[in-house]
Amino acid sequence: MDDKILVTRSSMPELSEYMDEISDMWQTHWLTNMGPKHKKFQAELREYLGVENIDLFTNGHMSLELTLQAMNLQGEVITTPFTFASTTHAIVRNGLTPVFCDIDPDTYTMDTSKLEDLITDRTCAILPVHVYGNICNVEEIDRLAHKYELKVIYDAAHTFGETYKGNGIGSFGDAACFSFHATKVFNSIEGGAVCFKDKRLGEILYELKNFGIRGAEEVSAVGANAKLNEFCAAMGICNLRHVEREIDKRKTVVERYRSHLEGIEGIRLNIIQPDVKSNYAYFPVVFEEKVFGASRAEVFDKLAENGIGARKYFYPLTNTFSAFNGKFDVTETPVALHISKRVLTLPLYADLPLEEVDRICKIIQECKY
Ligand code: T4K
Repeated sequence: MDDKILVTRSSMPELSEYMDEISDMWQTHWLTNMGPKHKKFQAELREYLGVENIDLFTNGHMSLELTLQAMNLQGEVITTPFTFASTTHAIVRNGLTPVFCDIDPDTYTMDTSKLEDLITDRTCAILPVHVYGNICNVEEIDRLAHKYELKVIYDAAHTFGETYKGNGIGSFGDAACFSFHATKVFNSIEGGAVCFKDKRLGEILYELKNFGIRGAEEVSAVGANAKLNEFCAAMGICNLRHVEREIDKRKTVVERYRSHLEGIEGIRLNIIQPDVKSNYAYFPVVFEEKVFGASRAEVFDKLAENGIGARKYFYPLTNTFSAFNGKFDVTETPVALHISKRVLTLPLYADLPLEEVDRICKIIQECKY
């Protein structure tokens, strides 16, 4: 590897700690299919995330896709296009139709003032995204979901360990789906989880992640294979021991960025939300070219020239993907379009040296003139 600074870098335990955790697998030969590491990891996560029910999956995407399948939904799902491909794909791969709600210009999450107008008799669910770890307007989403009897599935891929008003973020909605991908605040190499309220939903999910197998001689649904293996569970168990410290270190990095970039005209930093315990998942910066004096592309290129890999999360919007053959009208989500054309997520990980943050900010400041 060269000495480039990339947008993130996976957190890992000491090698010896991981070796200790996996060593008994050489006695048991139990490698997957909901083994002892899976059970231990699941129990520890339930506690840490402050949720009633949780089940583990091979990744965040399958947790979303199978949750929608488990709910046996039909029709339209209201969601946002300012997200990773996974959110929209989970809807479409279930034969459901995404309906795109615009985002709030401050939090980049679903603009709930525009939500009710999109609800029709075809709507079956709402799939909002806590993007960058910013929490959606859960109260208003909950109110509208009750009013129209809609399911709510949160894409909580970015919100590991966050709380809102003291409650684990996985406890909102009918289900909340987490990602433990290598690039996330917390990882199990690959991995995901669904937190859910209804135990019956949990039973269906458990079957769906294992081909729909109900018992030795019964396959009751057309499921997938989305089981978290024991090596991934072991990585999760190790990383969970250190996650609080990792989040603290991320906070220090974020504060350093803020100390340099706050108040610069034409630069918009991520909002700090009241009542939210943040995990400092991403550091998005929106560049308003006319005021700042340089475009997102110019800043991106200048950083790249200096070996710094910022990313355009989330550009392009999912409702513009060629995969959908022009089926969606991007002009219906103008705020999302505006932000996606101007945002850059800057490098952020626990061990990012603060001198590198200083250097990144200096390069950005120099773009202004
Ligand atoms: N919903 C939302 C809102 C999501 O953002 C995601 C995933 C999902 C659902 C689905 O969850 P999963 O099924 O993935 O669990 C990455 C991740 O692959 C993806 O998990 C994530 N969102 C998305 C936002 O970012 P890429 O294609 O940008 O990743 P990549 O390979 O370019 O990696 C980014 C940087 O991370 C690298 O430059 C270096 C670092 N890295 C990467 C890998 C793979 C490491 O340090 N270690 C690694 O092993 O998608």
